[in-house]
Amino acid sequence: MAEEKGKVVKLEKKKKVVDPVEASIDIATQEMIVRSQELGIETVFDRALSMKPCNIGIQGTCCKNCAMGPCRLPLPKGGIEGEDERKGLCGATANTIAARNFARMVAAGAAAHSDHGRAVAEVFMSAAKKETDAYKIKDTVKLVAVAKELGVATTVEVDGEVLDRDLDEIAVEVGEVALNEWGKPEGELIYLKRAPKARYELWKKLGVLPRNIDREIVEIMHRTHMGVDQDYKNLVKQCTRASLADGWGGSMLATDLQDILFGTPSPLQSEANLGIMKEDHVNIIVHGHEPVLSEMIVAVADSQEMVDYAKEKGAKGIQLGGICCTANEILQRHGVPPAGNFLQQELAIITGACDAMVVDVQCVMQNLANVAKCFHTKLITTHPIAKMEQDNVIHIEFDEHHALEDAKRIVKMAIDNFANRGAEVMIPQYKSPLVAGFGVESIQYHLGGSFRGSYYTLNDNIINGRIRGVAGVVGCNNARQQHNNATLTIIKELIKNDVLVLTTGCNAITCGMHGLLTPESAAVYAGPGLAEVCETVGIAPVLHLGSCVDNSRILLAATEVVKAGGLGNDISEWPVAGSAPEWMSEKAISIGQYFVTSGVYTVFGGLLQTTGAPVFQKYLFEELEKIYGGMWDMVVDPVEHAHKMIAHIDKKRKELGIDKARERVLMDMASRQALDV
Ligand code: SF4
Ligand code: MSK
Repeated sequence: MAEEKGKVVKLEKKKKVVDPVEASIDIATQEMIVRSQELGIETVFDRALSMKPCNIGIQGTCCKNCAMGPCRLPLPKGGIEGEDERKGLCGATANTIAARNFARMVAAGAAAHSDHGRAVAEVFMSAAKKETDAYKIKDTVKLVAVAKELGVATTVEVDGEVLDRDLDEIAVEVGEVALNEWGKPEGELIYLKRAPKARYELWKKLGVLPRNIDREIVEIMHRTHMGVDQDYKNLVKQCTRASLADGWGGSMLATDLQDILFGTPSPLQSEANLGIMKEDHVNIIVHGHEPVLSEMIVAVADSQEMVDYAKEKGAKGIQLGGICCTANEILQRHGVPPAGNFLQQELAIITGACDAMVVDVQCVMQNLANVAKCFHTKLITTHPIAKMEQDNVIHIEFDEHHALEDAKRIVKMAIDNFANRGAEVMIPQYKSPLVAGFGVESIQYHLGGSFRGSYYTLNDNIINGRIRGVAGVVGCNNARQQHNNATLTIIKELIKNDVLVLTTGCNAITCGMHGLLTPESAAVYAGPGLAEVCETVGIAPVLHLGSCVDNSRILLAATEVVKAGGLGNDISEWPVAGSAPEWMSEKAISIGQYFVTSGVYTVFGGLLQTTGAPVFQKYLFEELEKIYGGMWDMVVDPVEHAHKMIAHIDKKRKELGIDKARERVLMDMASRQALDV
């Protein structure tokens, strides 16, 4: 039973509590785990200790797709000799079951990213049609660029004269074409042609061009229903369609429309970790993924009216902070500091200084409600598709038509709650400075050049070997792994070996918390070649590219490298690798599949739920490379993980004939025109 003491409601102390140092390498997190244990409040770290994962589920070979199951097909001790005779009641093999489970993860991940994109597209449409005063198109240059990509006319001919079209008209058409991508009855996704030509042609030849976003996700659910697709290779093919519909569809549209609506990020300074919270301020933490509401909260919290109101209530001001990808969204556009990554969400409340936590969709732990119950924190859900059953949770449904009013109500509620804080406030005093907000455009600005308006300087430095290669290191935290350890170890090993790292999601927040997102970190952690480039152009060895949907920025940056020339004709040809060291979410599986089928060797840390079906796993880990030039891998040890990526990068350097350090030979006009990208 809970026992009331002051403002903090102490729960019964659990017997098994985690060792904070084993749980996380971050001191702020360790301090807050100790704090949670002193207060008798259970967190995800403790639960990871007391509840072990299911031994069969973790192998990917438990099927519950019909009521004759669940059918469980664990690998026999000592492995399988001879024919694999395991089968479910219907006869489904371990390969079929593992592939179906994998496919359903892709479907859920692609659905989450793409539904986020759809929600943004709907708000974009309201803004374009001027149905709301809260949102206005901020980046008209990107609007015109995106319109061209989507085939929307940006000029009009009047009396033989070519004139620019009205921007409002363009915006409405962009909204219509974008929304159509989710359900158009025929054709293929428009953005697929943004990929290098060779990649697009490969997808076309293989018959994996997604038709529309929703259809590919629905088709996975159909194919994985009892008694439909029973060929793991055919299931993986559909995973490819759905994941490409995510990376080159729903996620890419989300990124573009958010940039047009809220502004395309450019590098800015901020800081990260729980120490950004301030004892004498009203602390509001926004958490989740969709930035449509948090953009409004930023605007309202910045207003003089609300700052004055906070002062009236005894606070010195309002401190906004973020968790997960909502954090990344408002960090990259406004410099709002992240309070932490996925595993720190409960801890932000345990500081006792969180006056309101406002959540939207994805990666929000239901236990937040139980933790919030122990403090004065108002936990506010805002999305119609993401409510919580606990009665202490307040639901304020956000609607773009009265967005500012909703945001004002939330901020005011947090301010009014400031006076209700208990005495037991403890904010760990750790935070690190960072630079965030890179994108395709800003990488071009920093590392590009005027030559073909492209990534010339980046390519030049890859060819001459100062930069050995590029790695996209992305993804979550996972309570089954030591918080932040694998991410940090892998990234430090990569940059020490002159690999430039692009990062998104909670991984990006981890890098910020541990000081890897500052230009100064190049001198400390990067190898000599990478450090020289970073110092010359003034960038960090790890570039923050935004949230999970912004992995689409990594795809486009990889494409720009191909277009700049000298590094092959396809993403699979140049020295690039992907990694998700501490993945947790189904979205990571969709991202992994579109990285792989876009030609990237992609290594996951932690366990992939494929080990119970070795033939299926071999298909992902070895056979896909023969088809797509990219493949999956799984390496738990972080140093070995990084070195497998480096080995792949070196293999690609050798194939390109750039394994010996040399300066770039400038291409003449004829060679440049011959580039087929
Ligand atoms: Fe078992 Fe087949 Fe039903 Fe799956 S679909 S639960 S393997 S009978
Ligand atoms: S928030 S998907 S925990 S990165 Fe994008 Fe973090 Fe992973 Fe959620």
